[in-house]
Amino acid sequence: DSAMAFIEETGVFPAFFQFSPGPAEDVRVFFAPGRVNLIGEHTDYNGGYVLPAALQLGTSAIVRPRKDGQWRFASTSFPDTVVEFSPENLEYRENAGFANYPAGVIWVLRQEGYIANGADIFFAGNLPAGAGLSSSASVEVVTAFAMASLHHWSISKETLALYAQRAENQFVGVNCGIMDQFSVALGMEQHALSLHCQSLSYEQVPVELGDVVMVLTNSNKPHSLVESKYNERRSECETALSLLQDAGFSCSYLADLTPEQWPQMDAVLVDPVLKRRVRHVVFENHRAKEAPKLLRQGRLREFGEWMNASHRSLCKDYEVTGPELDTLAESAWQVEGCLGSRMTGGGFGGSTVSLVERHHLDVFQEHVARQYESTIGYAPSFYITGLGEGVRELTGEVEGK
Ligand code: GAF
Repeated sequence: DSAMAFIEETGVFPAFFQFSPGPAEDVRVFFAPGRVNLIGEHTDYNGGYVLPAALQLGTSAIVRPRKDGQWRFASTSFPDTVVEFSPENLEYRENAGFANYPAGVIWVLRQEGYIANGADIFFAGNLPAGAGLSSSASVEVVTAFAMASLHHWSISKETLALYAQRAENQFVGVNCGIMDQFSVALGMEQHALSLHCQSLSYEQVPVELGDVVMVLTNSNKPHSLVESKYNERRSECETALSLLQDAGFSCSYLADLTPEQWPQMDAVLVDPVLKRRVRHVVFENHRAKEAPKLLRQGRLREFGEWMNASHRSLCKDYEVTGPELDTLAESAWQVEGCLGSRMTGGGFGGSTVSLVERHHLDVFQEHVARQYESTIGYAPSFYITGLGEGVRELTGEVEGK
């Protein structure tokens, strides 16, 4: 039928499901998007605000429940590889690669008392890997959502996002904040999600771009040292927080501090590196908290300037950009009709997000590509994609095709 045709289009499917024969009608298809963060970087684990949005690109999960307790995972990104976990050996394995993400989710669900009897899950994604657009969060969240749907477990999307984050923190061992999983789970078409990461209160903010286009530019920088640098920033923030608390500031997180308090903090923080880290968090959090107002009022030019300020702060104060992302942002700033451009995600590689007037789009891409190639030595990739819906089931849509 058409669901099977859709599934077969993905290529690896027949090989994957052949060795677990079962009725085709048991197969269901789910989807979770990637995310772009518009502003508010490295504020989530500091208890502050972020403003991400779900993308139209993401990861489909084609799922067939099993009855023998076994888990089998495959992905278009790793052809001819099927990774298996049995209930007795559901633990992180270095050589399991991408499959550690869904396995981690199953492990968290089980900790919470949600026991499933195994499944074959095939992931088909169109998010560029390593581009900082949260392909791992999309895999985690789509797995959690699919399991909850298949078993009629009534778990809110907020809780599924927290489970997905726990899988990444405790099973995979990456110490990320909550932003990615939350936006992937709760995104709304044509909206950004203004999330306060401490209370998890959020609101959907309409994004009307009109003649302006959102361009994602992947630096294509090979992945290296991202996690250790990320953890280094987290521990610098923890050190700075306890110094400030000892000096009498009343705050549970760095993002509880406001720009008005900066002069006093400046006086207390002696270490120049910690001073810069805190300055980034405090001012970036302020921008992320206030930016939804600009979006709601259609003040895209000012929003763009704040994006640029965010990038400069991530470059000079937080030091998470590097020559690749700086070259992308700085060359974007030179183009007439580019309202703003900044790195998005954790940094140290990955992508930038830029707002560009439609009739300057070609010039934008040519200029940025030329500058980037001549400075860095290889080409970037451009993605023009709208703001999409969070995690959902596609089975009906696929059948209706
Ligand atoms: C990565 C992390 F996964 C997020 O939690 C967030 O900290 C981000 O880097 C930086 O804003 O995407």
